[in-house]
Amino acid sequence: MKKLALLLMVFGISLSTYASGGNVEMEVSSSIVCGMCKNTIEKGLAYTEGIKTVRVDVKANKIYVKYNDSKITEQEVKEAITKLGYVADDMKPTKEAYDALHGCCKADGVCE
Ligand SMILES: [Cu+2]
Repeated sequence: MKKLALLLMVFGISLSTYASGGNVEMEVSSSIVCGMCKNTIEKGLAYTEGIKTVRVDVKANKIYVKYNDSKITEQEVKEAITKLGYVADDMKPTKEAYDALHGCCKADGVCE
């Protein structure tokens, strides 16, 4: 009987992990110039449905995103990044978003 309870418990835990799970981490190469870019990306993505955490590494030019793949796809995360004015791997930023960036945050510019 104890064994059965234990089995049910283990099964229950793995089920709940599965239900709430689907959390995946991805790494995106971007066009980050400075700390302001970091803020723009972190704040911009933080409120996107399905995105759990965002970490921007300015030096490495990378964005690390943890997301729930039952709510948002890798492609959609990248699109969200391009809509903020930044490169997401092989995807270019949308022109409107890029133009709206602070001058120093435009990838070819120099930022203080
Ligand atoms: Cu910047």
